[in-house]
Amino acid sequence: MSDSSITRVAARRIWDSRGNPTIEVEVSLSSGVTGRAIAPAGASRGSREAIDLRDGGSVLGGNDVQRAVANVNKSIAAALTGMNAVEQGEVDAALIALDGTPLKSTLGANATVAASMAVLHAAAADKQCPLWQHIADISGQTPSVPLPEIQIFGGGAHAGRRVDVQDFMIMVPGAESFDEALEVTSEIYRAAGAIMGAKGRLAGVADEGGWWPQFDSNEEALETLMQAIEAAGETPGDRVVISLDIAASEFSVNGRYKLALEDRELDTEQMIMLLGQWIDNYPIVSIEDPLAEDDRDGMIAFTQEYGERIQIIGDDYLVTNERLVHQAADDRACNAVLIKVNQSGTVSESMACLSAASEHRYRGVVSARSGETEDVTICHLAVGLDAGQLKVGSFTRSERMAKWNECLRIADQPGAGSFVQGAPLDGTWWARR
Ligand code: 2PG
Ligand code: MG
Repeated sequence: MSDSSITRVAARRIWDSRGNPTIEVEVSLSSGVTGRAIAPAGASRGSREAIDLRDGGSVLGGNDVQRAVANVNKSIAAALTGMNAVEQGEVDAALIALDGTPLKSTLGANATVAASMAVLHAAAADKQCPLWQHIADISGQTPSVPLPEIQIFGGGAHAGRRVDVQDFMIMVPGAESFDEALEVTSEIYRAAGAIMGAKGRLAGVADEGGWWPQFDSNEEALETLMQAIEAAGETPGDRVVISLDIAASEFSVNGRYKLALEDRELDTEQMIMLLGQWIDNYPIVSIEDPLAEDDRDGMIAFTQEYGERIQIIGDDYLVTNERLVHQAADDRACNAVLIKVNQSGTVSESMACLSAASEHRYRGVVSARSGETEDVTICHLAVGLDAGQLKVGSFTRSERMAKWNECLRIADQPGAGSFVQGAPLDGTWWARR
């Protein structure tokens, strides 16, 4: 038995940022070290992502995780005990084999992801190195500090569908450092709140901490975002740019896009035209899920039209799935992938998805879920995998700030690499790849 042999795997039920139950797993090794990780949870979920196992019934709205906790304490603990924690690939292969289904429906991806990430933490503790360093060692990547993508207004499934579009975000590709990007973001976030207040429209924050979207149209949110950027003393499109997560699957009904706020219904072509107008009129550099997860022709057409101009991210469309990334590359749909570890269910499958993306020169954005906790594993993944971008939500609420603050700590550590400057599709960005 080596010092990094797993001696104990134990789960407990804890609570996420929406007050929903989730799973925390602790993994101990024979050397005496322990690793710990927590499963996040999405609200706008892709239909092809791995299953988040919930108990159903009437308790806690059907959201309890007792079955997933039991799966960790019984079968996952039995399977992983004695394995070498440093061999993440072998550990994850054991989890995949034990589950035996494509979407982790036996064990639950909430059980497998917390176990998989806890092993990663334990191995780093055993090596006495930062987590990002261990991840860089197993991935073979050169670490870098990612460009943050930060929400100013929340919408869609994260704000009672008050507006249709889910995330109105900014990026600061002109910042010199991660710290500077956050400072600029803080000014813009504050300015946006002041503008909402002055209009009598300040109504709190949405699930990920962005301002609650009291707007009469989706475009009014874009206009207000432009005003906020200017009010913060910035020129939109200069150092600061806009990115959107349309999360279009959430409002697609029978192949049509129902913009409830604006009381209109668009077909795919009209939806592409609308997004095209926004791309023409605003400094938008990145759009996630512009069309629904099942609108393959639409995604291909949109990529053909705008793929040279902006970053097109597949989230619900690609669900951190290596096979779907290869398929999209064959189709020439999207040019970037969102990496959410719980969509695949293990660290290794998420890493494989990101490598598949790089093979096709697709960019990668590591992302949090709308239901989060103090867990900061994704910051280390973004750095250690040299993903280039990190999406965590807004600039309030401790489950979000814990991640931004962790990135600041990492950026100060020797070897964590340099800050990724440059907008996704400008020359600076491409020169790096
Ligand atoms: C998304 C995420 C995070 P959720 O759609 O990108 O913003 O939301 O976790 O609800 O899927
Ligand atoms: Mg999304």
